[in-house]
Amino acid sequence: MSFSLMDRDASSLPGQVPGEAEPEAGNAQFTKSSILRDYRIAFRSRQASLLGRREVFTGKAKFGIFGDGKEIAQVALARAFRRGDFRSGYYRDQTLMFALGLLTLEQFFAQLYAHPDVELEPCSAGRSMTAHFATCMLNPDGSFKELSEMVNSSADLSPTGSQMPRLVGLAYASRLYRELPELAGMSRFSKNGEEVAFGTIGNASCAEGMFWEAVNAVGVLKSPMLLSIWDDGYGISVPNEHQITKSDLSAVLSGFQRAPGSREGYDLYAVKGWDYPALCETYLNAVQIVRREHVPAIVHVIEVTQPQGHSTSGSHERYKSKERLAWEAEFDGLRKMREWMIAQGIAEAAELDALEKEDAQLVRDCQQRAWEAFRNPIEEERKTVLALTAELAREAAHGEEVEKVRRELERNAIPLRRDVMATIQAALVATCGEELPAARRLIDWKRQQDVLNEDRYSSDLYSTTPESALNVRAVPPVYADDAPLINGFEVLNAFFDSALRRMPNLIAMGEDVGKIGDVNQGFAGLQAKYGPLRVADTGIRETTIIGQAIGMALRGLRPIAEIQYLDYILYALQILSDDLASLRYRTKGQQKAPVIVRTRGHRLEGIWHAGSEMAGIIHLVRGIYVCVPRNMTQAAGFYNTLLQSDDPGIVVEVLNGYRLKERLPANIAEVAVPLGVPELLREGSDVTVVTYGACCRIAMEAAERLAEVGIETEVIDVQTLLPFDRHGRILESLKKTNRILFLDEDVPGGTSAYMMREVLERQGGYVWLDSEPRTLSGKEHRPAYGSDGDYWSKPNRETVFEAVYEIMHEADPASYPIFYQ
Ligand SMILES: Cc1ncc(C[n+]2csc(CCOP(=O)(O)OP(=O)(O)O)c2C)c(N)n1
Repeated sequence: MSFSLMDRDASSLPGQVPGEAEPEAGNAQFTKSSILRDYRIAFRSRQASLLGRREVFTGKAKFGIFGDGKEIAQVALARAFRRGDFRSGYYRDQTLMFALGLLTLEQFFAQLYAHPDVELEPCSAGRSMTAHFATCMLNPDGSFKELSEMVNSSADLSPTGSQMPRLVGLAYASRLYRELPELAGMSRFSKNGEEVAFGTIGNASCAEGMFWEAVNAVGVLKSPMLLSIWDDGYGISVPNEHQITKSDLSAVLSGFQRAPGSREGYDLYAVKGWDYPALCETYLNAVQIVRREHVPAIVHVIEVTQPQGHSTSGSHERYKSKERLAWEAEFDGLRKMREWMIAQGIAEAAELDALEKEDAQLVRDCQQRAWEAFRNPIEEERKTVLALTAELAREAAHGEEVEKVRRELERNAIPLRRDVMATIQAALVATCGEELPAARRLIDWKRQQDVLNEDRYSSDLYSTTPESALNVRAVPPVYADDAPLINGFEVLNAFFDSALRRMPNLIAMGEDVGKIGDVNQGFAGLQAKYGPLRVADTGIRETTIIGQAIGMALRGLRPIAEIQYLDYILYALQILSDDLASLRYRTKGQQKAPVIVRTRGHRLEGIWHAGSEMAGIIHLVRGIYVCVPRNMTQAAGFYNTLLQSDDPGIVVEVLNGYRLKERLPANIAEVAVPLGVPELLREGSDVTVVTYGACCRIAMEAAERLAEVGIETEVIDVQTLLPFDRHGRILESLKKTNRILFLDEDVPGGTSAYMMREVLERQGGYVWLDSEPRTLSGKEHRPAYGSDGDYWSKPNRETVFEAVYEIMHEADPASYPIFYQ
């Protein structure tokens, strides 16, 4: 192999000096020093786990979950990595991260303390609980780094098994980079698809549906994934007999095993978690085939121990037998590796004793440094507030009240920022009504801290880079005099064709997207034109369609992932919410996955084709933009806006719009609709109706009828739900009409209530109201089937008419008598 870790002496092991450990990997050479190095990383990692647990029990950290018991397997696994590779794993992988040089001991402890400084806690800036690992993949301007030159870790999640869906895309990207000639220039992301996506998962998490869906998908996609299962026999307290058929993952997985000579299926391995040479041999053999042949592999690591139990929340003595505990002590990986090294003459006991002593001290020093780095800024803030409140106490009429809260802060042994803030408020309340210079200084200081704390704890939900979707310039459609009037789906088709031509890294995928060009023909004919990898059919597997897209987008591709109908997005909502929506936030802007999710909804019929459950979506995917275009030209404009940005987005097309006629804009390739800018569909002076999607047409029809009885309705299409009316255009309308109806086909209190809150509370619209604000939505139940079922389940022209009319009746009963009851 071209680069090796063996020459680095022990003093430069990761964990010693922050930032010192450059990610180098791929050491297949077994020298004494490289083996000793592996042992020392494993030993230090164990010490970090032991110390970490103590830090929780002494109250310095809130929760601990550690990688003890997995150390030996992970130093062996690290040898299989090369630059450009990706990890998608979970909270047991600290040793792997140390061994790859992707995490130092200080950084490990910084995360334990939830240090919000991204320089010192580079995995998540204190946003994820301990042992949720990630690497920085973006430059300060938000562009991708040279990922093919680095070892990369996608950002971990807590929900068990959630690392699996994106692993599909991380692996599949290598295949696309190898097989699509148009991607040859993208060496920042790949060198000929040589990169392996390494997954890790616990045995019990393999009982999750996502695991099986992902394993099946990778097998179908023939992609270079190497998955390790750390099998310690339990999922917290529940043993394998309650988790896995036959209590044995290897047995259940055996159907995935490929036949000799075949490219279909997996290579499967089983190896003991304490057997260092066998682990090294297994990984180095396995990875060669995965990398070279793109045949995926699963390494089932058995006989794994968990010396400290699951986490700091409980003790494993409660559920493990004495015999099991005794076995775990005997088959502890560190102990076994130590015995093996001595037996092989690699090291002597005394030499190892000395190194262990030195390393244990080193870990304590790193922990201490991390603790001080975490505490010092907060201590400084406390000092400042103690000084400012001392001045306030001197100036105040009732200084003793201020002094009391001040002393409480002084006495607090380990104050946090929230304690400092609570002191400020209590001191200001105590001096309320007095005009004191010290109070002003305290308020000014707090304001500065508010800005810093906003950045520490709430920044980077969406992109704030130059590529933010909010920066994309609007390009309105331009129509030639003889613009053809065509079906809505043909407008989309023309746009997708232009986008596929323009962007070689654009990949469209989903159920029925390939051969037939999706169930409504938006991609019709485009697979034939761009090939089966650019416009691709997938299996029926919504969760991993989204996961696949996330992994691909992390590696520089631009997927448009289709969920065939809006109702089926529920299958993928967990991964959209937990992974995609939180990705930028949970890495404080160090990772991005600009996935576009395409789906169709609104005005469908029937219980599982309602197409209207928008509130369930918008409340769970903050971090993803949600566009609800009323026609296909608008939809194309949203796709174009999102494709020019580095934000993820969901576009909900109107199902019954595919066969409605639209004029084809001459500039369909360039049309871009800005996000968060509502469109005024009809002017009116009496009532504002705020709606979106398919309800726009219904609102317009009702407005026609209302005009006949002298009511002028202003109809506004919000166009995007996230973001919502960024410039307060709806408020401008409300200022004119002073009456408002929020209309949609979601459940009562769903998206209509969300829109109402946006306008009345966030925009301050309540002060402009002359009438009670109203919402009109669908019924609480899913819609009944058939046109009459739809009519009585969702708003229609007549109910919109009545809702608006009743608002006018309330204001002026004489002019607008109720004539229909
Ligand atoms: C979806 C979900 N359900 C439950 C949990 C709570 N939980 C956290 S870890 C865990 C057990 C996981 O066991 P396993 O996959 O064997 O991994 P191990 O912790 O043993 O390494 C459970 C149930 C969770 N995090 N996510």
